[in-house]
Amino acid sequence: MAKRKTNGGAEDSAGSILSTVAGPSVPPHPTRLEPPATGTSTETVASPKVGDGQPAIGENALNRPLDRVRVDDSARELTTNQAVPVADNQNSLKAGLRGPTLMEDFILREKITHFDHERIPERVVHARGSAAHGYFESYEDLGDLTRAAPFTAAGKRTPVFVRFSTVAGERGSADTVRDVRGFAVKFYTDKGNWDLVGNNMPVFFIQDAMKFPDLIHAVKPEPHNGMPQAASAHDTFWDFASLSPEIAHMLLWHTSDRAIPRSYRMMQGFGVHTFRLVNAQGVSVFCKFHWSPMAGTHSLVWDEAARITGADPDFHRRDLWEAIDSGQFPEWELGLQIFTEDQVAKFPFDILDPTKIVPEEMVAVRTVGKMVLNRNPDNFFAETEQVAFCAAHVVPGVDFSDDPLLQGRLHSYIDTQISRLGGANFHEIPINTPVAQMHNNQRDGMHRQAINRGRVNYEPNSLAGGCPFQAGARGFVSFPEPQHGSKVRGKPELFADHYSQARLFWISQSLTEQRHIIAAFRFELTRVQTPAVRQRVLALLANIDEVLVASVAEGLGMSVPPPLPPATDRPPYDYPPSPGLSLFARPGSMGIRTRRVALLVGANTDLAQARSLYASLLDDGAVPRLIGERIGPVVEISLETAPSVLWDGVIVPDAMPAVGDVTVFEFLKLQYRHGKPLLALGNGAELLKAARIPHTLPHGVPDPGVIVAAAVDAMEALASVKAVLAQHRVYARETDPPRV
Ligand code: HDE
Repeated sequence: MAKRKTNGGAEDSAGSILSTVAGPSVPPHPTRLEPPATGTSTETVASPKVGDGQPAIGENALNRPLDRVRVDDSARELTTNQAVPVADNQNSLKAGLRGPTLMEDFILREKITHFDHERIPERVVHARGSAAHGYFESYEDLGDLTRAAPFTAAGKRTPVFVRFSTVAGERGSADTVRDVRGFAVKFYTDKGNWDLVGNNMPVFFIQDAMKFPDLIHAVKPEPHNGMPQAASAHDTFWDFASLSPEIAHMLLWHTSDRAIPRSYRMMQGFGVHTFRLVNAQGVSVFCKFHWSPMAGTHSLVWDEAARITGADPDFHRRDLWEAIDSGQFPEWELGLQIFTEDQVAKFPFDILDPTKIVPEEMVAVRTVGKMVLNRNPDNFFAETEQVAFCAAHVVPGVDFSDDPLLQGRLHSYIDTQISRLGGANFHEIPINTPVAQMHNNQRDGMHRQAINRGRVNYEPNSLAGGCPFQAGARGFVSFPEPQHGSKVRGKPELFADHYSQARLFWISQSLTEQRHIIAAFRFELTRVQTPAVRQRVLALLANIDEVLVASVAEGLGMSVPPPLPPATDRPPYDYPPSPGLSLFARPGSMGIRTRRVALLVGANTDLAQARSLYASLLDDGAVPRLIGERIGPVVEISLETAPSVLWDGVIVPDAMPAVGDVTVFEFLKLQYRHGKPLLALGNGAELLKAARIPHTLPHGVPDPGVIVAAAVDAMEALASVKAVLAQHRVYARETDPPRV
């Protein structure tokens, strides 16, 4: 993969800021970089950190305020935390060379004490994650819909920091487990921070915040033995699920390929809840947020995902990092579904119910901007680990709906940060600090950074001229939604339709995707040890679709039980299929960029040919590598360290030895099993033959992804490989169990 010079590209004004501020000579105590000389004292000038809202292409305005705290150790002396130069970092201070260590050794004590406290609690959910910087650019002025800062002008750019995550696993767990993915975006707008804390699936497991701790307790490792890690395939999760029919719709998303994305760059994101947008006149519409990846929506297959867990537990983290590092910046378009109170009254579902989508056929998705991630963090802990998202962080122009799940979230996030990040001042940790200016009378607390000046820390005041003063209509004004009704614990009636949209999802899937859902239920429920739990899940599925329940039951060796009694007398709503719910609806426009291709080489390989194939793949933005038994002058990675599942396709150039070993066969078989393109040139074809790779699909027609060609036709054959790579994989090859 071609390396860029800096960790973020041309914008990396970090370099230029460094040279203007620090100068070419080394200053005496340069552990901190000063803020850029742009802008004066921040007291009177509005948001100098944001600039004019139109940073140059590729620039992250956020880099500048963060540069204030970035530390560069090059050409510096080692010091203590008090900046005292350390003479000897190898030996503690002792009473004689063989004597006891002296209490006096403040250098040793400081070092060990800091180390002892290096860890903070991990997130109670979404502990495992990866993040990047970038920007959001609005395509248009959305002033008619909202006064939210990112949308006030066409072309306006707002810096963002985005964290992707799994939900159930612990901080060190593997990336490619079956799970929902978090998709949390922090917009550093010029009117304060807005966090759109979403997931890669548009619905959720439960309808009310009251059930969240139960759901999470059920899915996390079981409390008596701490197993299993990062997996829903165990009794407690399915026990809870089987007793919570509102989960039906989400179970289908969870067993679908959405739960095993190929890359964070290749998954959608959703705000899940209905939100409100409010314009400057105070007029409000409802809104659902959608992120759509320009790279298309692509997934792993389960056998592959499970093997990647061992081969590279950091698979998604590495993929995101390497893509950004090589200048292949991931992009998503933001889409809005906008609807009014009048439309809501006619929907066959309740828009406050987070287990329901608004089908695109009912309300089209309007594309309003794009997000580009163009800079990796400098420090995982300082940025990715300490970033604190909160569903309650909104800016003027965005408001909440009464979705009872969302309402519970509004409390939880700030609350959890207080224990995770050690106190009420976590907003002062640089990655969480707004780019817009903060002024209020909140004071003190653990680890306070701001040095608030003056004697006034209350309001109203006359001694400070009434400052900081209320913003009035320029500030956040809650939408004055009329409220009625008695205090009650319960749910609206439409919430009880648990199955109509589950069925909608099912009938909108391709046959391939349906087969994967069936196989996922079989896998998960086979791991469940309690037969009654399996039985109840089948009874729930019986309300969704006959083929689905019969196929899952067959896989479990069980008969189909009577359906679980529905929770409402209303007949189910008969939705027509919604093709956009299939992953295949969004192939993307990336071609083969960032696709990883293995060129298998041996002692006899025609290296000239291998190199020209390599160069051609590189030209198209793919990531080719020469793979063989042992690394050396030719081979870049060995088969044992980069097994088959880490590659999107394989090429055997001409004159590869006619017979391979078990490792090579295994490599080719798994490429085949996982639907990836295989190209064998000249003599290389013998290897495919020896590995018993079929050339035809199960129903007899030629497999477009198994390509055998004469050595002279190498480039033409490579074009066919590229075409299959761009389509992701040959799903038509799949059988259950696999043929090879
Ligand atoms: Fe979260 N969620 N959540 N959640 N959530 C957290 O906040 C919570 C829900 C989501 O990368 C926690 O800072 C409750 C839905 C993401 O740092 C915590 C409920 C959606 C992230 C919390 C929900 C999400 C979190 C844990 C139900 C999709 C990771 C650490 C009432 C729309 C953000 C933290 C990151 C994290 C609570 C449901 C998304 C405990 C109580 C629905 C992406 O506050």
